[in-house]
Amino acid sequence: MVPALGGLAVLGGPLAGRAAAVSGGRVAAGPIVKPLPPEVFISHGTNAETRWEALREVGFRVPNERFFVRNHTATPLIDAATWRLRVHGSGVRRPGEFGYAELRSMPSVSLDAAIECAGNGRSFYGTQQGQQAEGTPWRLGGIGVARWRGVPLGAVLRRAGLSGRAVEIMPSGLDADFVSGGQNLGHVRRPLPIAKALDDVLLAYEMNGEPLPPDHGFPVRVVVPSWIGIASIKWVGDIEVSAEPLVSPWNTQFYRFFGPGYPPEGSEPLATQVTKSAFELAWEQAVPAGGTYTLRGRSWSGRGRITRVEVSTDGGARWRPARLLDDDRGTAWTRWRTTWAEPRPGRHELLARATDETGAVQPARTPFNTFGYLFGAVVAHPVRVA
Ligand SMILES: Nc1nc2c(c(=O)[nH]1)N[C@H]1C(S)=C(S)[C@@H](COP(=O)(O)O)O[C@H]1N2
Ligand SMILES: [Mo]
Repeated sequence: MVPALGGLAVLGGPLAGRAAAVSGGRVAAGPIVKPLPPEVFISHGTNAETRWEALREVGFRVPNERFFVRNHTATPLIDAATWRLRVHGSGVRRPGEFGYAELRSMPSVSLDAAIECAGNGRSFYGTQQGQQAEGTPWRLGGIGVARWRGVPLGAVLRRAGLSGRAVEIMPSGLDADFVSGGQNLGHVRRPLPIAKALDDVLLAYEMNGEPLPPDHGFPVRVVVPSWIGIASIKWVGDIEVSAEPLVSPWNTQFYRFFGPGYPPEGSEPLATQVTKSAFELAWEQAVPAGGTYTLRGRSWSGRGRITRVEVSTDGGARWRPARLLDDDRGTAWTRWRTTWAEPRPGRHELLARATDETGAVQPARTPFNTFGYLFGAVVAHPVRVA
């Protein structure tokens, strides 16, 4: 059996954050490998948020260079030639390993899907609702849509002799152990119910037609459409398939609702995303007075496709429908457009509110939870007209 870290140069520890120094070695300069130009990204330590104005010129899919990054530790650089995916546990009859070439030789599927951090929009609990939540203060740029290509997870599980008794699977990342509050929580990993695993989950090796970039999970990541981003484990090296329910800190300590109104152990583990909308504008965007200004944005929901988007430029007194521009199948997002006639000089707050196919409409307020997950309320986007 191949050791769990075979073929891997891990970049946490003493080298993290330093410039590459090892000759011929595979060492990155910091927690994120790709360049993070400030006009595209807002840096949050090991994470990088995409600026919404940087999506104005791009199409339906976010180019890999502009896709947000959420790293618990640091991007590892993994050699695909020696990489292995181990599939094991009480829920498979033929535990074993898959190599990169073997996965790539299996029938593949492609899917446009969003990956969105559960904490996307977290900062608005504080700035908009007066109650600050713990964690990375994302605005709305902790999301991206890409075309993912890979092997259906179900096909891999079946090759490993999936048992009818399997109830959950747990993919683990090959990035460094995550240490929180002085406690080593091990590799980033989170259980996923077998029904979802067999539904539309991919083991993806391509992102927008290119091999996965290192920051997004090279050589292989899990893509769990419609679910919170933590389900989509990057740099996957191991999948436990279990006939019993599984636990990890990522479905017990984190990624549940905690706080007022929730039991001490928290809510059920969070699964699907809520409905959100964002304008393709800078925060405090300068808008020319008079004339007709085109407002563009995107809306999305983990519950399915977007059926309606309304925009208000007068603080919510009047709403008008935006024109929907995409026919999303429900796993990505829908772009939209409307116009703003004769913007008057001064500071304004723009509002966009989406409805998804379940009829869920974005509310004016989201009930608080300690870690600030799933902020789905309408966000007031400030602009300056001059
Ligand atoms: N192995 C591993 N997988 C991971 C993470 C991580 O830190 N390590 N972060 C998760 C979280 S919280 C999110 S939101 C998504 C972000 O994916 P991206 O960095 O490709 O945008 O990856 C998920 N998968
Ligand atoms: Mo996340």
